[in-house]
Amino acid sequence: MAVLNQLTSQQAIDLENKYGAHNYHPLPVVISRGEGVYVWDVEGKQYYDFLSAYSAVNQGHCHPKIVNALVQQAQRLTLTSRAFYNDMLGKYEEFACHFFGFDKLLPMNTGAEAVETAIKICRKWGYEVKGIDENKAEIIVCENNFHGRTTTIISFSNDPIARKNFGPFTKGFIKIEYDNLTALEEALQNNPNVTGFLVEPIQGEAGVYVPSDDYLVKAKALCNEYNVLFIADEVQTGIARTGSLLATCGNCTCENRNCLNTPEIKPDIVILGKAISGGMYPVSAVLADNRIMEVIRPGNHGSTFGGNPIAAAVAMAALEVVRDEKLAQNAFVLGNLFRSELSNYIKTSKIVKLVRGKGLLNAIVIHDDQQRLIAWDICLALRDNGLLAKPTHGNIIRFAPPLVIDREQMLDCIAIIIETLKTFENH
Ligand code: IF1
Repeated sequence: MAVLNQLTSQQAIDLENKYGAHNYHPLPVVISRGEGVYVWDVEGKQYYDFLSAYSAVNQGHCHPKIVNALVQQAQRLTLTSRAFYNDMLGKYEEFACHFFGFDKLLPMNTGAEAVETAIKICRKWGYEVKGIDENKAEIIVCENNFHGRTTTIISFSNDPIARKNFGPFTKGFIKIEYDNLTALEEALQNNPNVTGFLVEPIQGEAGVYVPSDDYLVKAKALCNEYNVLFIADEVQTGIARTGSLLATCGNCTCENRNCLNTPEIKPDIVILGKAISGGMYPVSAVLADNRIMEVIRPGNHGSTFGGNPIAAAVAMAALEVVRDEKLAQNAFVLGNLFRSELSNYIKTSKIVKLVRGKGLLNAIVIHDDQQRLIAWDICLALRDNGLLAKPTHGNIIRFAPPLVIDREQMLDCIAIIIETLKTFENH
């Protein structure tokens, strides 16, 4: 057994290439330590983390409160399975239900598992409450969605790389254009067997597409009108990332009243993952009120690790950090600063077309006439200048720092980003 002695970055990369499946194309940097908004590579170089593990590390790397909760619980009880009760799950479920404003929580581990869980709950509700004929239920989804990588989820993806040679696919999904209420109403009118509408409040992977201000509230109203469940996938947008506790709504606990927090858009089902644990441990959850969650009976669904004591302890600590450190408010204020500063720069830029986002989920779009490569090269240059980010879909660069970033650090990062972009202006 090789002793895990200190590797050089190149040695670490070589090991992954030799022994790991090639299911990713990472930026060439090897991280070995993280604290708050910073990470360090094997050679000790410091970086600002502007990806936050795709919005999982909202509370900052290795947050001491969350680490402590993990360590304390791991020394007491790690896993019982759901064959027996344990003294942590009920406490966590009560805490999270009050935190987000729902009656019940079904605990899972990854975001994709939670999306699959929401699909199963929605279908069962369709048959047993709405009265749809068995095996006829349809769920409306949006073009360019990203909800995970399981076979059912890629069945309704339109990303050829995610789909090719993974068929046959799961039926029962209707795709419509994102941010198009007419398309949603037509799909609802023409398909009586629709039981749910699954939507990202902001399409993150597609390139941080923020819908029209009234999209979510009117989509929810249409779902109410047609007795269809509005399912919000907040795996990436939730947990204060977009400047409010949830990008849709729920009973927001943050004082920030600039969010979309109105009862009209409380989702019927909300899907959480990633930062519900602060990126410390795989935790995901599906929340809904009793009229929906009660369709789930013993034996219908579950997972060995779903709701385990460590997940419960870590998630409660991670959510307390969001509340006590007012991360939604910070994301709202510093997100406005980021977009304002980048917008000023873009006025004179030849390569950057626009900046968009909400809270601290933002992206810049590089002009289409630029080779796709330039976004990658910009990220390599950002890395050399001490900031880590990664392109999504070719010419879009996502910027999503931990929500614990302070104003001084944000101004420093904005300077790094703008100075780096300037070196590409005459490419
Ligand atoms: C990867 C993307 C982001 C998600 C939403 C469900 C899931 C995700 C809205 C599934 C996961 C992750 C997956 C991760 C990278 C990242 C990602 F690039 F893949 F598309 F964020 F945009 N719903 N997103 O964003 O959650 O099963 O991963 O816990 O697969 O590379 P998961």
